[in-house]
Amino acid sequence: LKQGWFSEINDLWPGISVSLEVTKVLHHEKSPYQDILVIDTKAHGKTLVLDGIIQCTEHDEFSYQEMISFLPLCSHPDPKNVLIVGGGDGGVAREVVKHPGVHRVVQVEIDAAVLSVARTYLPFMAAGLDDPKLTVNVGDGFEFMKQHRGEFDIIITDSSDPVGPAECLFQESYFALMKAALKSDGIICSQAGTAWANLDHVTKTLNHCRTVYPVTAYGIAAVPTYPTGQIGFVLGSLDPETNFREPKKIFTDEELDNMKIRYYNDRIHRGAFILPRFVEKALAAP
Ligand code: AAT
Repeated sequence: LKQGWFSEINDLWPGISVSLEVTKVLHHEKSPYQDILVIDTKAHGKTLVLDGIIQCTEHDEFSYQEMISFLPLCSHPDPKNVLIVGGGDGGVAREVVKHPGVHRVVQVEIDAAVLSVARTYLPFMAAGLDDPKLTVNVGDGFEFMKQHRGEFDIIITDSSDPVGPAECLFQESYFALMKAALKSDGIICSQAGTAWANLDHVTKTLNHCRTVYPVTAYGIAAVPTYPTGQIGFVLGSLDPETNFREPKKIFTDEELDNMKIRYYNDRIHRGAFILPRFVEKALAAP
């Protein structure tokens, strides 16, 4: 491999790899949970890497953070209380607090070291962690969920991939625990990987969601520095009237400009659920 490049080589996507030319290694440590690396890169700016997997880059993080936040938020008629699981960089918190209806946001991140690394090296995302609407807890999202009942309108699981500390966040039992933590018309949205490299994983995660929620969907977003350049989200709603394909809340272009939103709008929302035929077929309800 060429020197001075970071390559995301992982058994989760055998035979393919995203590579970034590194201009500087800013930080490297081993926390009790994972290997944490922050690099500066030529094309994508500051980049957070956990256990060798790219979590976010400065230049394209907005796509993921906006979509995992606004797909569920805009599918709900009145999202007041939001729980974020993972998301230690602060990017999802930064987006969720932009929604004018959101009063209170609770976050649970397993790794305190990710929070402090983000505060030091990724302030453009970590700014979200200091919002007055937000309370940050350090702990395991799976355990945290057991302690909460009927509390949240929205639960966003901004989790790393299903190896290491995030493995539990993809199990069927986790989808059931989230149901119990939601209000009766609550909505969940979880990072669920890409159909191009992990169609089986996407199908499995969506089927777990289907066993618990009457309405479900899989939506996609373009993120150039994630494997295959695309990421997906599994959404579930306890309200049988929910239609993820048609946003309940539509922000005007002026509102989106004021909110500094660069990827999401109502057209992107509808389009996120329009899937290629091979994905549609694989994800058809069993
Ligand atoms: N905001 C986009 C980046 C992420 S971050 C995923 C976060 O989930 C990390 O900070 C990690 O420490 C945290 N995490 C992992 N397991 C748990 C857990 N059990 N409970 C709480 N937090 C957890 C997502 C990147 C997606 C990458 C796609 N290839």
